[in-house]
Amino acid sequence: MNLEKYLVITDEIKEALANNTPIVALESTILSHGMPYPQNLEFAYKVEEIVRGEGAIPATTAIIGGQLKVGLTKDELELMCKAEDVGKVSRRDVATYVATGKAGATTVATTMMLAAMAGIKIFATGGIGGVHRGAETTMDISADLPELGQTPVAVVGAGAKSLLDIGLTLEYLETLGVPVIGVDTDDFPAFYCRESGFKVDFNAKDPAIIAKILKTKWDLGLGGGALIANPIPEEFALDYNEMEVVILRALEMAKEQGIRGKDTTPFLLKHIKDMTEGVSFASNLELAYNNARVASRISVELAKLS
Ligand code: PSU
Ligand code: MN
Repeated sequence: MNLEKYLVITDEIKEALANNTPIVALESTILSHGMPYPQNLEFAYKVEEIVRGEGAIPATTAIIGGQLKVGLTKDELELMCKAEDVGKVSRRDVATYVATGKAGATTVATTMMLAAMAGIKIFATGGIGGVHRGAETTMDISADLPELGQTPVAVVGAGAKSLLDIGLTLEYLETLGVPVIGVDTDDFPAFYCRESGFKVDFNAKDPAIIAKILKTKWDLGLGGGALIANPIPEEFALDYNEMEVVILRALEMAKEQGIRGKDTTPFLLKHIKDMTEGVSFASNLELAYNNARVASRISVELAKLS
């Protein structure tokens, strides 16, 4: 392996790694392919601020100029948010983007990869990709799931959107041996909604317990990641049935327009946002802020244990 040649970590993050300062990784696909400019830039700054406010260092990841970036400069963040000619990079695309110098936004899967390469254990996002509805015929299963099975990073997310088949997503995670830990919830959250009707494996009441479970998992030599399922704050939660109508309509539109493969998730996200006139977008922002807060607290607790 010849990783040093490609992996570029900012000085601030290098120092944090050396000093056991808590760090939280953040993805860039949520910026480039999940939100419009310039709201995404405002969001990116605010998430980083929240992480710092909790005593951790933010590490947004991306692939730029043939390098795997852990921590972005102001200009790089702007580049990812403007998203002109910025691709969506999953595990399969990493070497192609690095070799060709093309700019790429990292998904949950690739942010986990870059975080692990740098030695970062905790990562905050909005929601994970999963098993799509109809996957029994399309085979559309996000690369986020096998990544959770193999890469030792804990992902803090508000569960999964019900545009996915949440039941099958949880079955798949079980098969891969991925713990699904609820943050003060018994129910696995469905992104905009606090409940999905499916259960988490364990309800953890506070970040210290979550940190202890993670430390124990990795001490035991059990590799792979964990999904920390953090429900959207009550005041921003949307009605499950109303969102279901919107999601079903978005799925129909995707089918009518023949949307497939890696375009599916960004297409659905955009149309859900448009159809709810931005109400769902406001909720999306708030749940992501909340995930950054909880991830920071877990990383602070984890730092105390090591
Ligand atoms: N789900 C969301 N918002 C997102 C994504 C998923 O609610 O922004 C993004 C994440 O980057 C995730 C990716 O890793 O989409 C999954 O894409 P796919 O389904 O093509 O694997
Ligand atoms: Mn897919």
